[in-house]
This record gives sequence, C-alpha cells and structure tokens, in this order.
Amino acid sequence: MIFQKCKKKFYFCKMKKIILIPIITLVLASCTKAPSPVYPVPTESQLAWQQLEMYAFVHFGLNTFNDLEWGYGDTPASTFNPENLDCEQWVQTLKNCGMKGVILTAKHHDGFCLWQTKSTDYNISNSPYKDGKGDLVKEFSDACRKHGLKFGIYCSPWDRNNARYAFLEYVETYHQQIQELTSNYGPLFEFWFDGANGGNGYYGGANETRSIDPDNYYDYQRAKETVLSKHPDAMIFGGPYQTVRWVGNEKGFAGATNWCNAPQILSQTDLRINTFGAENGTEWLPAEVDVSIRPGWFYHESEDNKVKTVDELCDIYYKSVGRNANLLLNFPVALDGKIHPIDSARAVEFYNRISNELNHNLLADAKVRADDERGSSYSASKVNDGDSETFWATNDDYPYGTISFSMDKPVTMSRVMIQEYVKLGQRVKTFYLEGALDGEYFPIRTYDTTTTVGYKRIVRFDPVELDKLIIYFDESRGPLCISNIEAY
Ligand code: FUL
Repeated sequence: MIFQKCKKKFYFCKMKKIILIPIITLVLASCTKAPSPVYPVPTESQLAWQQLEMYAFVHFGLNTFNDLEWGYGDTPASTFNPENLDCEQWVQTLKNCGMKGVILTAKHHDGFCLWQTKSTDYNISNSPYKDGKGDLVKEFSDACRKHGLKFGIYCSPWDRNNARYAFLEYVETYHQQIQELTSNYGPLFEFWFDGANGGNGYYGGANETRSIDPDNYYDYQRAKETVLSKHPDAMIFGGPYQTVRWVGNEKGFAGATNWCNAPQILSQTDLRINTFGAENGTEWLPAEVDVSIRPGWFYHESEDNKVKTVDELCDIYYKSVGRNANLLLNFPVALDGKIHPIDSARAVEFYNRISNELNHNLLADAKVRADDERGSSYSASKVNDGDSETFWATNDDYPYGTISFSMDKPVTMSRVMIQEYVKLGQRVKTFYLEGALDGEYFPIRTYDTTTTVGYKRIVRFDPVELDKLIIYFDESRGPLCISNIEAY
C-alpha cells in the first residue's frame, strides 16, 4: 500500500516536472520583452518592395526610332514603327534574368505616349503600329500579369511636345495621363516621376526654353493621391512625396554606408544623402539604383558593342542589392520591338553567375554562439534558422555584439550576407569579420568598408579557408536585431 502511494507520488512528481518545465521555459521566453523599434521603420509596402531586390526598366518610344536619348518633342509619331514587337519576349527575357518586375516608360520627355490616351494626339494611335490600334501599356502589362511579373510606370512630368507645358493647362493634361495610367492597366508596384524638368523643347512649335518650379508646378500632392488611392502598396519615385529615393547617380552603385533613413524633405539634388542616406534621418526612404545595361537608356545600334560585361553587372549587383538598395536595371527595346540578343544573353549570364555565387550557404549547419542574447526567443541560432521573421537580439544595455559560427570541417568562403530585422529599424553602424582555422585567428579583409547593414548587406573578399567565422558588430543605434547571416 505504502509502496503504491510512493510510486503514485513519484509518478505525479515526474508528470509535474514534464509538464511544468516546458511551461516555465515558454513563459520565461515569452516574458523577454521584444526590442523597441529604433525609428524610422518601414511601412509594410516599403518592406515588400525592398524584398523584390531586383527589377527592370524598359525604355522604348519615339527615341528608339530616331536614335535619340532626349527627343525634342517634334519627331513625327509616324516614325514609331516596330514591325516584330513581342512583349512576351520582353517578359521571358526579364524572367530569365531574375527580374521580379518591370517599369515601362509610358511617356518620356519627348511627350510621346505609348498608350491610347485622350490627353494628347502625340500618341501611339497616330503611328503605323497595329494601324494605330496598338496600346503598348496594355500589351505589356497584360503579358507581365500573365507571367507573374510586377508592373510599374514611368510617365515623364517634363513634356517637350506639349504647347501648354509650363502653363496651368498642362498640369491638367498631366493629371489626366496619371488618371488613365493608374485606372486602366491593372495593379502597379511603382510610379516613377522623373527628375529631369524643364528646358528647351518644341512646345507645339514655340521652340523655346521653359522652366518650372519642379516641387510646386505639377501638384504632386494630387498625383500621389491618385496613385495611392488605386494602388495603395505602390512606391512613389521622385517628387516631394517620394516613398523611395533616387540613389544619386546612374552608374549602378549605392554607398557602402547606406541608411534607409533620410530627412523628411530630400531633394534629388542632394546627391550625398541620396547615395548614403542619413543615420539620423526621420523618414524611411530606401534607395533605388537605376542603371542601364548599355551606356544609353534607349536603343542605339552604335552601342551594340558597349553592353555591360557580366563582371560589370555582377559588380553593380553587389554595389546595389549588396549595399541595402534595390537594383533597377534598364533594358532598351530595339528597333524590331525586341530586347536585343546581346543584352538578353548578357543579363541571363549575369543572373546565373550571381545565383551560383550565392547558392550554397556554408553557415546553414554551423554552431552559432553570441556574447549576448535577449533570452531564448532571440538567441543567436535565429540567424541561421531559415526564418526571416525570427532574429537574434541583444539586451537593451548592449548595443553591440559578437557572433561566431563553428563548422565541423574547414570551408572556403568569399562572401558574407547579413540582414537586419528592419521592421524594428536599421541599427548597425559598423561591423568587421574575422576567421579562424585550427585555432589560428586572422582578419578578413573585405572589398567594401563594413559599415551599415540594413535590409541586406553582402560583403565580398578574396577566398579564405576557415572553420570558424566571427562577426563583430561594434556600433549600433540600439540592441542588435539580426535576422539572417549566410556565407558562400
Ligand atoms: C533620367 C532621364 O532623363 C533619362 O532619360 C532616363 O529616363 C533616366 C531613367 O532618368 O532622369
């Protein structure tokens, strides 16, 4: 009897332990307070846009048929005559080189519209293309939707054709164009308001120079409302209400220090802040790197031998996506209405190269340790658990930290990728890398200075053999929040 009682008691105690220990652990883990945000933080739509990382530009229009970059506004609409135009070929090419979306120049500075607009006669209906029945914005956006590419629009505010440019009437014309483009062509992920504004032009035959005040003339407030009322998740590029910023050059690089933070009012002429962002900026304004695969934005036969090399394109990738910015890579459509085979072959080769370089994560099975952890919910192991929603965080009084990865056997690596959990703000100010092989420690000399991280940072270095990688985050705007670390 007594023995039975004891046995029962023992069994009960054991059960209590089995039930209680995990509960206590769970309670303790959930008691650890999440780090407070360090402002500014992105909106959900901004973050979704940053996750696209790489998408394309397509420049095509009257300029293509007249060998121009900036048409004066007087080139006859009748010269727009692509004979074998194939939007499916554009989409397939862009998909084959890893682009997640595309932005089409529906209207460039010459004022010629690629859609059936009621706002001006200077449009595709007065060209021989499909006997004036074609609508390229429709054909291209349909093809994008069919194949799962996001679609965006560039509609130049500057219009060198319009007689009323610089007067109030043109502002209404421009808003009519924005209305049409945002109403009739399905979901848009980005609307581009180009920064080139005013200057000489045809202007209905006046042939003169006209200047405007770019911040106030166009009524950008109304433009923003039109875009966002129909496409609430769309990003706005350019103008005083931008939600993403120009990177300050068209060469294909962001700063090695690149904050998503920027001042509330940021003009495109402030090149320094456009390139680097501003640590203490109060707005989340991530950078977009726009660059063409050729020297020009539009197609010129004379540039067929000047298409960027695979090495150059890879370098651009690491200096844009690898530096916490989105890459907007331009493909000019050629006279026959297709992306030129040299450009498409080059871009596919580029994509295959970076996909191979970043294919096999050498840290996936590594043992991870950190010198500080904010409880088990924010342990160091969260950086290689394959879940972008979990992250390693340090305690509030610890705005720095060291993390190490130990491998079972030596590996050779030449790239490290780090991502911050930016929903809580961009924090890291500086970090550096160290390796170890058989207990011998050595510094890893990266090509870039290792300053900011942000949504994504990829640093390159000459291949090194190691069995341990250590990352020192030595300065941060608050406790660290690192969601992902990989190496290749
Ligand atoms: C610039 C324009 O002037 C170029 O022609 C091109 O469209 C580029 C993307 O933006 O500001």
